[in-house]
Amino acid sequence: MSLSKEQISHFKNHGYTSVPNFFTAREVQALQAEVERFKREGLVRNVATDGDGETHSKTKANLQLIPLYDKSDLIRALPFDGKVTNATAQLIGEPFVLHLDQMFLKPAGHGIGTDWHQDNAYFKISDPLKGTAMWVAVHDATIANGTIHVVHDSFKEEYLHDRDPNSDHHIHCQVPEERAVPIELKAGGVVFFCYGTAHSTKANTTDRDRAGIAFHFLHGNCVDRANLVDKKRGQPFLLGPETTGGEAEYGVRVAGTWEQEIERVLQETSN
Ligand SMILES: O=C(O)CCC(=O)C(=O)O
Repeated sequence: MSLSKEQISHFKNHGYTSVPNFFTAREVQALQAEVERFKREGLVRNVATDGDGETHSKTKANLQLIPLYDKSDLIRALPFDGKVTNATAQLIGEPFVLHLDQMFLKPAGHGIGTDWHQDNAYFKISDPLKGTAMWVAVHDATIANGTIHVVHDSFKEEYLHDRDPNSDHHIHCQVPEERAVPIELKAGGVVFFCYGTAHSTKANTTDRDRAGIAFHFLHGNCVDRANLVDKKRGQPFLLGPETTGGEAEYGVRVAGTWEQEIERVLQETSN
């Protein structure tokens, strides 16, 4: 899959671009099965707090699981897939690494959003267009269930961040709300937004859980090798001369296993 000229120029000029149907129905089914397993095995953690940034809430939930590569061979294989590496290379250039992978699950009714922030407030790379998130709608993501929102052109600005009192570790900021854009996606759609783009999710007011999986990709020139890339933490080069298809970081070749992983997960689910 290649992104269109319009999608690439929208990312470079405005900081984000969405791609409907990036993943097929079969791929989505496998991702949904993994999310169900994470729930079943109790791997997710509620990071929502009751207004003091510390006391974990019993009434609202923002369930996070990070990292994912060590808990799911399927999700470990996903960023190596050609359509992901091609699209990412079109947006940030190569070489690049997988910087982070994580899931946010918003339970039906009491799921809360992740408040406004710019990822670059955490990472502080010199050119905010050289890192991108790829946020995957694992279930249909709508305004009613709190889909991701982005602020148009916000990568051109730096907002002041402080601790979010409704999370045990996140930071947040104020944004020009009049430029906020909700991105509604059918399951399998993705939105790429650069490290400077302010984004948030909202409450899930529906009667069905909604999950998003976010991968962050960082250009090799911005990689602070001492702090950001530690091979033991599973931050593989995905494209460029240093890539080993995952062998250096994971001890096994992961590139090229996406299809077989989907088949495996779907088989296990049907048993
Ligand atoms: O899905 C969410 O609630 C937050 C996602 C996010 O902040 C990110 O992908 O960087």
